Amino acid sequence: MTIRSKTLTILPILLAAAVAILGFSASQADARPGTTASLSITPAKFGYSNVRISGYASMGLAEAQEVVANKFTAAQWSIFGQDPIRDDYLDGPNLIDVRASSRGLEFNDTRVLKTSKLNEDWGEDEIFATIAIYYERGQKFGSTNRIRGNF
Ligand SMILES: [Ca+2]
Ligand SMILES: [Ca+2]
Repeated sequence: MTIRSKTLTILPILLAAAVAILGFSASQADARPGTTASLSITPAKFGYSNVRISGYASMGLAEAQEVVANKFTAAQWSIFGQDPIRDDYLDGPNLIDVRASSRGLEFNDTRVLKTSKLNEDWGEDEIFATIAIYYERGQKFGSTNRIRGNF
């Protein structure tokens, strides 16, 4: 009885807190410019392909330098095959370094994958990657272009 009444009192407070947090995140995301990321796939040694991501998360140089210097910063990227119902998870998440520039947080990395791994479909394959950067005061997410081909 006591537990039940306590739960009923606490629940609305938790909901209000959740709404406040979500509201804050959404407005913060709107206020910040996005993340630009591009993907390229080139031949490597026989049977393998270089899958390269590069791009940047927009922010000022001073903020970017602060983020890079912060020990709580972590970034990772993953490679997917696009599908109508559920995308195929092909590789990752792999850690990726970020560095500060006048454009923001720059990143680039190359994975050497078996080309057969990129053959995610009957017929044409659609490959893309995502990046996530987490730091002490926020996070940045991005998705690359789709690369179509017969791998
Ligand atoms: Ca597909
Ligand atoms: Ca295919």
